[in-house]
Amino acid sequence: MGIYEELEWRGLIKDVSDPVLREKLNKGGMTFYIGTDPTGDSLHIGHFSSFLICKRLKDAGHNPIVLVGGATGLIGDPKPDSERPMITYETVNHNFECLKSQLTNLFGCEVVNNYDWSKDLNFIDFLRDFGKFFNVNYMLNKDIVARRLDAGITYTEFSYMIMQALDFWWLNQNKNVTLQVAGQDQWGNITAGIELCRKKSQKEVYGFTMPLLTKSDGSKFGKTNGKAVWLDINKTSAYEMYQFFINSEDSKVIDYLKFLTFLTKEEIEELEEKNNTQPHLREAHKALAKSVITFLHGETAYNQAIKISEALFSGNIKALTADEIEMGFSELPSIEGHDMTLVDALIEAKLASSKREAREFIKNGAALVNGEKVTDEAFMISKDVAIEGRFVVLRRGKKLYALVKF
Ligand code: 383
Repeated sequence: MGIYEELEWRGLIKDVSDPVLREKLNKGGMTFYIGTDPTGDSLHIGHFSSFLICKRLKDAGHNPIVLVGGATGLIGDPKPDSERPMITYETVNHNFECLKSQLTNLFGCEVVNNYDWSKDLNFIDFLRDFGKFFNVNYMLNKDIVARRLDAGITYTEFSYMIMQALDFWWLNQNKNVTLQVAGQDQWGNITAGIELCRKKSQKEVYGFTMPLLTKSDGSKFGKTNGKAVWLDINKTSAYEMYQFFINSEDSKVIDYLKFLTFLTKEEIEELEEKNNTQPHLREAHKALAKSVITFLHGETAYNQAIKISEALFSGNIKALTADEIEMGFSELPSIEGHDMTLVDALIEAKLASSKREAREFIKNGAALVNGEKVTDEAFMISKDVAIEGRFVVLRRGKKLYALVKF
């Protein structure tokens, strides 16, 4: 199986500019690029699924270049529904540095910035040397522009595709790039670049896109409790990421394994079999979580995520450090710490609705402090009982938790 067939098997090929790409990709030796705009200070799991192509193609003998759009980030790639708010130069610069180090750490590729070759381009030269190759009718027919015509699109965002086309042309001229890869939303920008290289320099360059990851209802994959799943561990902890993957849909988990891991066809087929016959074991989900988290954050962070998950599942809170408790409870209700009786704490944390009910829970052994049953109504919650002086974990019944933060 060549790399092209492997990408096909993984479901990673959506649009292809020319059928000769099969042969070219299987042969190796192409310099290719994939870009991202510095709209945030971290990439998320959607970016990750696309950027993994850097390693896949590198392992198949191609040469990757990653572009972080210091110039395009100042303009904004049109979204289907509305104009993007402009981001300041300071923010773009800051985000650029964050993404550059994130991508270098993950893939070890060369990172380029299109600001370097776009910043000095003068307006008249831009219109003469590049604008002349773009027929407005062609631009209006691009899917993304056509979709925006009703709601409106500014000249700024309308021009975006020319900037990205210019990048492809510049990288072809200066770094011998002959292939651009991206998610399927980038097809219009890629083909604009292919056309520019052909018209301006009679150069043949290629492109292909990968499908975007979706959930079974067709919506975007990559959100947990409405928040994006970030690659920066300070924004999404390894534990949160573990929960995200463990809870992914059974009907989609095999697709995710193909997109997001380097597990082989044989390994994934074995997991598929297990997912079909013994879904309750969640072997496929666990393999997915393990593979992504170790790739991103290393084995230690992965083991810690497992430890937190197991401690919360078994109720063995004492096994956790304060930092681990913080990670494990980040999505759970919390209250400010102060000296109070357990009865008052249960009420304040909304684990009981009245003193009478709180006393009842305590008497029946349904109230737990730091994982241990407390049957004494007069028990005091204070900094002294807090784990490392920081957190008291309250639990009522099987799984209602709240955190008291000191
Ligand atoms: C800018 C200049 C180039 C080449 C690419 C760009 C960025 C591109 C873009 N990409 C998305 C982004 O920045 O907007 N115009 O968030 C996303 N990518 C990748 C992938 C994806 C795309 O970073 O489909 C998801 O992650 O292509 O939406 O010369």
